[in-house]
Amino acid sequence: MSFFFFFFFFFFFLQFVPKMRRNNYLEQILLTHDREKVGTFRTPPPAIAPLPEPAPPSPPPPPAKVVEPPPPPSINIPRFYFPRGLPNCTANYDEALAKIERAFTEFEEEKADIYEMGKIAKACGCPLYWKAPMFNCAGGERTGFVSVHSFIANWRKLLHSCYDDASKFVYLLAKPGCNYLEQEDFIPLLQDIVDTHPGLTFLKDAPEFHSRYITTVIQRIFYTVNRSWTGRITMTELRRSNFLQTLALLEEEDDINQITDYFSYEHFYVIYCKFWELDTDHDLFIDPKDLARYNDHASSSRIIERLFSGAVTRGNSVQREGRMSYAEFVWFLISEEDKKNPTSVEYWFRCMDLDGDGVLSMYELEYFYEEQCERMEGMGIEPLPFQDLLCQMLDLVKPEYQGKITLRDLKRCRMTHIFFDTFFNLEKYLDHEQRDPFADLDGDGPEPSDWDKFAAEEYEILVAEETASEQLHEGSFEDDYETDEISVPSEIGNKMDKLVISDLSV
Ligand SMILES: [Ca+2]
Ligand SMILES: [Ca+2]
Repeated sequence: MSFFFFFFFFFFFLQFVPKMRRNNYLEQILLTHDREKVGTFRTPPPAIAPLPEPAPPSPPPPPAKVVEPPPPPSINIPRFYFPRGLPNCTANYDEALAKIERAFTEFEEEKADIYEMGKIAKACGCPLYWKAPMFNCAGGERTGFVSVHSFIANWRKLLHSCYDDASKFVYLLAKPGCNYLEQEDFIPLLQDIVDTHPGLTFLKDAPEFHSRYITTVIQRIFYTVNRSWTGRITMTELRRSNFLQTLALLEEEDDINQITDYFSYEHFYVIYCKFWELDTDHDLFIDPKDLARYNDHASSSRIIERLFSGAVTRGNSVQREGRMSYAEFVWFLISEEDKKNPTSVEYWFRCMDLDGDGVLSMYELEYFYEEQCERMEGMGIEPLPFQDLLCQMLDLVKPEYQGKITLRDLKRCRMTHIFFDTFFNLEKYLDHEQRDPFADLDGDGPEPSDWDKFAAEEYEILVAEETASEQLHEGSFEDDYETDEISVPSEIGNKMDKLVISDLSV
């Protein structure tokens, strides 16, 4: 027993001595900060040492087999967990199936090809653009058509196991036996949208752009919907997102640019052009030097190093090769230009949490601010000393626990974008310094997101540049130059379809 106590105190001592020393410095800052603010001296809450659980002295005896008595009939808890939606007891599946059968009679030999699937999707009461997954799920991909029999058999199975849109959608798109969606599961759905949506008909003549548009949309879907960062979208994540509602909107809206969530062609165009500018050798990968040129070196080299460290990417190709794919760039760009959305806050938090312990320590903040100071001094600007800046930032974030900034604190704070820019984006930091941080907080009603605003402005700029260069061309090669209806920089078209494949394998 005494041996155990010795051990316990020894570890207790080891744990706290270095922290105490470190905390002295922080406490000084924090306490001065508090004193300045309220004029009283507050002590930090006493640290409570968690008691380590004593290890059992010997392995517990094997549990005796207990025969569970059946629950008494009075405790009859009704089922309350329905991962595939709430079953509807009154639903008349026979009637629903008969309606689909009638729809098939319109087709020759009661077989539908992909072009006729829209009518079947509507007969099933589904959004139009579910047609390609419905076609593939019933085996149409292999044979080029689906017969009434195979479709009805498949649909009957679906009706008897899936009771809401999210579970039906996952049933249709997922690989057999999977109850989640991975990136490549979205390709047939999106390829069909590219092939048949009236807002994308101009892409028909530019097949090399199909895969790039599809990659972009898939990344945007995962950025917004896959809140768990697992690379697998679950039914719950789907239900919590606006994705299925947005997909259904495509049927009513012919101008795809009006659907700014996920599908806008203009948004794709902006993201792709931004990448194209950085990827000078056009191999579809950029390295830290390429990325540093984004927005005229506004991001610090320390944050760029973190972006390539694997903190925000899956797989190990990034660390190994020091390169970022187009798919990863989509995440970077949205996070860089909209630091208010929850994925972005998580993205930058992961980058700044150098030791990955789930809190931003004062040491980590100082590490990033150091480079900002050096750069300001280089520009002849006198930077705020770190202690003063720290007080400012703690006032802004108001962390729940002193001296530690958690993801929760940053998500609750409405000025997290200012916090992040202060530590790694000099241009935006200096810009925030010029403005009243509360100025844009008072707006009523739904404001477009920072991302939507950025994409709209950049699109205008890119189109203006394109028009200017076209006019220049027209002036010099009036006879042999044809203006392209599609606004895509002409050189972009030279490279290939390998984008989707290479990006999805990362
Ligand atoms: Ca490159
Ligand atoms: Ca940390």
